[in-house]
Amino acid sequence: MVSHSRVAIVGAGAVGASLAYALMFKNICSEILIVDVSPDIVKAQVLDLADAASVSHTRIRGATPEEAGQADIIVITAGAKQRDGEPRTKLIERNYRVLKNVIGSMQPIRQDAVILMVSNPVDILTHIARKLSGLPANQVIGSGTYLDTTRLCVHLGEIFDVNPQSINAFVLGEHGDSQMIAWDAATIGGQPLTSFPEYQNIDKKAVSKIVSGKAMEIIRLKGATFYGIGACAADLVHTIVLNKKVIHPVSVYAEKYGVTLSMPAKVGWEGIQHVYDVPLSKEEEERLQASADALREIEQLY
Ligand code: 6V0
Repeated sequence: MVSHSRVAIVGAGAVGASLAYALMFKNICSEILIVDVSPDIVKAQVLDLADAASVSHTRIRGATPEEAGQADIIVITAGAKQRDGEPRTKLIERNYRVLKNVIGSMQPIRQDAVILMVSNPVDILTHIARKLSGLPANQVIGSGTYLDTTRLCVHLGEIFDVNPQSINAFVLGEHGDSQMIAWDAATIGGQPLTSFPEYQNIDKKAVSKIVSGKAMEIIRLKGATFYGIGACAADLVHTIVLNKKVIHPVSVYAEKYGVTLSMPAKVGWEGIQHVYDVPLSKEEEERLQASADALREIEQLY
C-alpha cells in the first residue's frame, strides 16, 4: 500500500467497471471507491468486482460523491456514450450536465486531488472539469489520445515487426476527428521512423483512419468500447499513484495552443509535471493548429 492511492471511480458503467477491474490487479490502491447515480449499479458492480478483489487483495466498496471528493485520484467515467455514427463532440450537451452534477455533488473536492477525465468528449470535458472544480490546471487531466496512441503503436508494431512498447510515437490533438499523428517525431530504437524503408510504403491517411476509426468500428459491432480505455486509464492511475513520471499523451491545458488537447506530458503525484513540445513538420504543425482551433471554438462556449 502506498500514499496517493485512494482512487474513486465516478460512473460505474462499462468503462468504470473495466477500469476498476484493470486497476485492482495492479495492487497499488489502498482502496477503490465506486460511485454512480444508480445505487443498483453500484451494488451490482461492487458485488461482482469484490469477487475479483478477493483474488487481487484490493479493497473495493461503494461510496458517496462526497467521499469521492476526498480521494487522492478521482476518475470520472460518468455520462452518456456515443451512438453508432455519432461524433464525440455531439455528446457535449448531455455530458456537460452530467459533469456539472458530478463535480457539484463531490464538493468540497480535496485541493490536492488529481481528476482524471475519461467521459467524452474528453478534451472539452477536461476543460470544463478544470473550470468547475477550480483545481490547478496540472491536476485536471484527460485520458485524451492515450488510447489512440496505443492503437497507433500496435498498428506500427505490425508493420515494423517490433513490440509496440519499443515504438515512440504519438497521436496528438483532439481525441476525435481532428486528431493527428506526429510522424516526423516517431522513433523505433532511437532511429527516426521516417528513415526506415517500410515508412515509404505506409499509407498515412489509411493508418490515421484505422486509428481514429477503431472506436466507431467497435461501437458498430458491440455497442460500446471499454476494455482498451479501462486498461489505459488504469495505467494512468498507476503512473500517478507511484509518481512514475512516465510521459503519456494526455489531454492537458497546452499554453502553446491556448486550449486543452493531447500533448506528451510527464505524469506524477501532482498530475501533469511537464508538457513537451513535439518537433513537427510544417504540415503536421498546421494539422495540430487546426485541431486546436476546432476545440477552441467549442471550449469558448463553456
Ligand atoms: P455506461 O455504461 O452507460 O456508464 C455510464 C455510467 O454513468 C452509468 O452507470 C450511469 O448511471 C452513470 N452516471 C450518469 N450520470 C451520473 C452522475 N451524475 N453521477 C454518477 N454517475 C452517473 O457508459 P460507458 O461506461 O460505456 O461510457 C462512459 C463514458 O466514457 C462515455 O462518455 C463514453 O463516451 C466514454 N468513453 C471514453 C473513452 C475515451 O477514450 N476517453 C473510450 C470509451 C468510452
